[in-house]
Amino acid sequence: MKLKKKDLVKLYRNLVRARKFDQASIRMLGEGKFTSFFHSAYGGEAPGVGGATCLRKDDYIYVHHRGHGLPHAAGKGAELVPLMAEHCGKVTGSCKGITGFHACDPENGIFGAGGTIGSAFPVSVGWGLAAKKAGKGQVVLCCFGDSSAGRGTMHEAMNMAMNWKLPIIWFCENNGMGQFVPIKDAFPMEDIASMAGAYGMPGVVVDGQDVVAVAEAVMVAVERARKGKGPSMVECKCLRFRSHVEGAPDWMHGEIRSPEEVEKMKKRDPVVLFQKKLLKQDILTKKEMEKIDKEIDAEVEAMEKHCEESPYPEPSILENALYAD
Ligand SMILES: Cc1ncc(C[n+]2csc(CCOP(=O)(O)OP(=O)(O)O)c2C)c(N)n1
Ligand SMILES: [Mg+2]
Repeated sequence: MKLKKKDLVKLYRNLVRARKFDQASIRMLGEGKFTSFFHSAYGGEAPGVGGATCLRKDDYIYVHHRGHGLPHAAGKGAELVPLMAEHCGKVTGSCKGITGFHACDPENGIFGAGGTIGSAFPVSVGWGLAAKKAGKGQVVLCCFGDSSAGRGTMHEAMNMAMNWKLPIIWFCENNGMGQFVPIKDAFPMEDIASMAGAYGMPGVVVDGQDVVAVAEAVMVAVERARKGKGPSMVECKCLRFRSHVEGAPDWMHGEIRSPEEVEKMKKRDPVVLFQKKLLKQDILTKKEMEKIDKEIDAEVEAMEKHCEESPYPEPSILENALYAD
């Protein structure tokens, strides 16, 4: 499946949006403007953007904690400002500022993400069952990290999903690291997607630094799911340029990750790789890219102003948020 020129431009714009909102999140957290923590997706934005771009507005997505759903929301065409305001604990946030990290956007099929690694799997089975029963051809994109594949919930969920032929795309964003543990020390197999075969579903591995490759692989899985043929797994081999969580040292097995190694990774920056491709294929010129840059810079500036000027919620908001009659 090939993307058309207008889709490639949209994909590029969203990749740059994900990058610039991620960079803004790092900065705003450092300035004390966030009430939550932040797991930067810097260097690993392409899976979220590429995967979510294949979805319809009424499809469901369980976003990954890396990037706090910003790449996914950008790809799905959702507003990013309410998600950012939520991180700032402001009343204009998508959950009125009371959750911080668990920002959601039900209008766009984004119901937030749990803090418990592995919770994405059973919840996605529930959404998949709901989607199948509704009969409107909706699908579920269940995003998870490599280390989450070690949870038993994944296997229970994959078994049920395949047994019931649910319209789910199990979408692994494999950055080669759990919190502080390299994947090679946590799994006996090279590819998480090789486990798909055990459940009788297709499993493919794609270059997660290539946003187009990601989108094209997910399109195949989405089509299969919409036709009622059941789940698939797509594994994106991607990179992480920052530490696991902002403010923490960039540990690997209790030692600082080699800065030289991280610098070497930056040669495979997904934004730069896509720029080169678009220039080579005459899809966008340098000038057009600069224009996109400026437009998104203005969007980020307006977002920061909005977050700054929005009030915090009144404490009484918790009465209705936590308790129901
Ligand atoms: C059940 C559970 N165990 C441990 C944690 C702490 N924790 C948060 S993120 C993380 C690593 C997740 O790695 P991965 O799934 O590969 O995603 P990545 O952070 O690399 O994107 C861990 C262990 C948790 N949140 N939930
Ligand atoms: Mg990981």
